[in-house]
Parts: sequence; structure tokens; C-alpha cells
Amino acid sequence: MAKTILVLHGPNLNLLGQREPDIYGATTLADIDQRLHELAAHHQARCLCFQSNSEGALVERIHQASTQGVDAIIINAGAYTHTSIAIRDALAGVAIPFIEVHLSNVYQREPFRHHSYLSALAQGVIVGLGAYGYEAALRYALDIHAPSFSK
Ligand code: CA2
Repeated sequence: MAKTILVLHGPNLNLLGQREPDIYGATTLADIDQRLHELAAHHQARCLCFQSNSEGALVERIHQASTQGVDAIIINAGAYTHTSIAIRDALAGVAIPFIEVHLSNVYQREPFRHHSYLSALAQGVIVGLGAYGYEAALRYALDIHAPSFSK
């Protein structure tokens, strides 16, 4: 059966490619989503992409995932990574395996970025690989041999 992967982008990631390219790269969010759609289609899978600057909207989207047959979630919760118990609780509540992605290497940055409310629940965490981190996460989620993602 074809897999469905939900990709969630948190606050300010809609600005990708327009500001701070030294930290976040020159690739736009539309470019990232396009690449993920193509990669998923190549593997006969479906990729749903969603960005919001609102914590509540991200929580609602995670809840909705459980009614849509989503097999795995790839999430870059942006700054909510470091603050949001609500997003953590939503991910725990739906019990859909997820991979946490960060474009930058948060461990080379300010100490407040070193803690994530999500990492302890994640299947894996990818940091510092730029836009490729999303692709790596999607490849893992689509790999039938990956533990917890098999059907
Ligand atoms: O490295 C990442 O992917 C982050 O999740 C990005 C967040 C940051 O708060 C996390 O600590 C690490 C910030 C996203 C802001 O994205 C922008 C993109 C372009 C211009 C301005 C902000």
C-alpha cells in the first residue's frame, strides 16, 4: 500500500530563501516541498506538506493526520521545537512515528536552541544538513526496511 508522509514546517520557515541565507540556505520552502513531492511520487508514495506560523494550527494538523492514514511525520517545528509542550503532546497523542529535522546545526548555535521538547519522542533527529535533511528523512520514512515505518 502506498505510504503517506506528512511534512510539517513551523514558524518563519515560509521566509526560507528570502532572508538569512548564511544560516538557512538559499533554497525556498516551495523548492523543498517540490523536491519532496517528486521524491515521494518516484517511490509511489504521497507527501502532504503544511507550513504554519501558528502553534495551534500545527497541533490541529497533527490531529488531522491520524484520520488521514499518515504513516510518518517529518517535522521542523522551528522555534516551537524549543518551547512547545503542546506540539510534543500532539505528536505523542497521535502516536505516528516522526523524524525531527533542523536545517541548521542547532548545537553550534545559542544554548536555548540545544533543547528540544520533541527529540526524546522522535525516531531520529537530523540537524545541520540544510534542505537535504528533509530528503534524508523522507528516504528513511519510505524505506521499507526502516524500523517502525514498515507496513
Ligand atoms: O535550523 C532550523 O531548521 C530551525 O528549526 C529553524 C528555526 C529556529 O528557531 C530553530 O532553532 C532551528 C527558525 C526558522 C526561521 O526561518 C527563517 C528562514 C529565513 C529567514 C528567517 C527565518
